[in-house]
Amino acid sequence: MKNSLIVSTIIGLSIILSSCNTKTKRFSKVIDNNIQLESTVLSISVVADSLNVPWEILWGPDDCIWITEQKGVISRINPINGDKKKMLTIPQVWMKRTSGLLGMAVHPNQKENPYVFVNYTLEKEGECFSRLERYTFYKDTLMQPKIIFEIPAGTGHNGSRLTFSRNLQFLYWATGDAAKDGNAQDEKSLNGKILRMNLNGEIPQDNPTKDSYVWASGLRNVQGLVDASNNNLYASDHGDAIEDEVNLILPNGNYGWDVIEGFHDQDNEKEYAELHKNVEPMYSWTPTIAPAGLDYYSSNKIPEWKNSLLLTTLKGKSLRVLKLNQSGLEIVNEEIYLEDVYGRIRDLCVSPEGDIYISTSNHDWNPMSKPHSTDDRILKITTVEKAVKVPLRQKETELDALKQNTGEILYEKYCAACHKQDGNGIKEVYPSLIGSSIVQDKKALISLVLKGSDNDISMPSFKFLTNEEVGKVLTYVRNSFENKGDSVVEEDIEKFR
Ligand code: HEC
Ligand SMILES: [Ca+2]
Ligand SMILES: [Ca+2]
Repeated sequence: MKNSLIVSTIIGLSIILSSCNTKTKRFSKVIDNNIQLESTVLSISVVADSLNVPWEILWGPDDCIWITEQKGVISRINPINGDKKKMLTIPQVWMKRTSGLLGMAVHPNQKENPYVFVNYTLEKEGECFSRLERYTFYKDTLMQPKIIFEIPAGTGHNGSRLTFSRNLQFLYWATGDAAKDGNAQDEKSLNGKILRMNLNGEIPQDNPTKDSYVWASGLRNVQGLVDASNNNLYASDHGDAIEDEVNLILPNGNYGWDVIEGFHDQDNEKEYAELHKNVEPMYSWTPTIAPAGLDYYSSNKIPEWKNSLLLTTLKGKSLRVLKLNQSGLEIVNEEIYLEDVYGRIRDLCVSPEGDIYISTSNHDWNPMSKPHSTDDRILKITTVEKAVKVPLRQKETELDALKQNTGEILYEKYCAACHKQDGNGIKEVYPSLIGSSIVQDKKALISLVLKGSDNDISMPSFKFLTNEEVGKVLTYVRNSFENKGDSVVEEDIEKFR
C-alpha cells in the first residue's frame, strides 16, 4: 500500500500541472509492480483499461495521451486519471488481422498547425488500400478530413507509423509491403518504404529521387519509427521467420527486404548488397520478437536508460532497452524488461517529464497470450524512492540459447507464433496441426518446412535451420497434437535441400 501512496502523491501533484481538462479526478489503479535498476527503482501502474487494440499512443501538446484504436476510434486519455474522451470514429475503416486504423501524428505546435495525420485501411470494390488522411483539431473534435493519398494494402504487412521530422517540416510515413513480393525493392511502389512529404502532402524538393515520396526502401512491415533528438531516424521492422530488425534510416537507404534478411551474411545477400548498396540493420533478432513501438529516451529521470531506444514487442511480450553509443549509430547493449508480464505490447510514448507509457495489444488478431480481464491497457512506468514489491525479473540476453534446443523449444521459438503452443493455429489464418495429414506425410512435411508456401497467407521457409534442428522440431510435431509418427532424421532432410 505504501507504494500506491507514493505514486498517488506524485500523480496528485501533477494534477495541478496538467492542462487536460476533466471533471472526475480518479487516481490511477496502482498495481504495485517495481523494477530495480542499478540505482533507480521504477514502478508500474495502470493508467487506462478496457481499450480495444490501441495501435498508436503518443504524448500530445495538451499533455494528454492521444490514441488510435484499431477499429477506427481516435481519443485523448488523461494520463492522471485515465479519463477517455472520444474525438472521432472513422466509419469507413476496414479491419481484418493487422489492417484498420493504425498510425497517427499530432503536430506539437497545435496553435499554428492544428493538424492530425492518421492512416487507415479501407475497402473499395473488393480491393483494400491504406489511406493517409489529415484532420484539423478544433474544440475537442477532429474535422475537415483531407485525403493526402492512398496506397495498396492487405490484411497483413501494412506497417504503419507516422511521425514528424525533428524540425517539424516533414511527415514520415512508414508503410508495409502489403505482403506482396517485390514491392519493397520496386522503386515505383510506395509499399515497403519510408515516405517523406511536406505537411501539405507534396513531395519535398530535397527527397533523394525527384518527384518521389520514397525516403528509404527495402522494408517489410515497419511498426516503430522515431526521429530522435540525437539527430537520427530509427525504424523497427518485422522479419519473416527470422531477422527482425532495428534500422538506422538513411536518405535513399535500401534495407534489403525481400532479397536480404537481417545482416548480410549469406553469399547471395553479400552479392546483392554489394550491387545495390544495401544497409545492414543496427540489430537483428532470430528467433523473431515482433518489434513494434519505438521511441528514443533522452530524459534524466531514469539515468540508466538515457540515450537508449525503447522498443516494445508483440511476440516477445516485453519492453526492450537498446543502449546506444554516444553518436547513436550503434546499439551496444540490450536489456529485456516486463517479459510475459503484461502480454503483447504494441506501442509506447514518453512524457516530457521522462515517464514512459506502454500499451498492450492482447485483444488483437493474434491470441498469443490470455488477456487480462481489463485489457487492453496503458501502463505508466515512473520512478519511486523505494521498492515495496519484489522487483520484477530482468533477463540477460541469451546469446547461446540456440545451442541447447530441444524439439519443443524450437517449436516454441519458430512455429508457435502462428500455429500456437497447443498446435491449434488461428482459425482461417494459420492451420491447426492437430491430426494434420501433412504432419503424417513425412516428405510433404519436410518439403513444406524447408520451402515454405506461397499462398495468400504464407508460411515462411525454415531452410536456415540446420538438418539437426529441423529433425528435432519435426519429430516433436509428429509426436504432439494428437499426431503419431516416427522420427525425422538428418538424412531425411538432406534429400530435400
Ligand atoms: C508466420 C506464420 C507461420 C510460422 C512461423 C509457421 N507456419 Fe506452418 N503454416 C503457416 C501457414 C500460413 C500455413 C498454411 C500454408 C498454406 O496453405 O500455404 C502453414 C502450414 C503448415 C503445415 C500444414 C498444416 C496442414 O495440415 O495444412 C504444417 C505441418 C506446418 N505449417 C508446420 C510448421 C512448422 C513445423 C513450423 C515451425 C518450424 C511452422 N509451420 C511455422 C504459417 C506459419
Ligand atoms: Ca533489412
Ligand atoms: Ca541475412
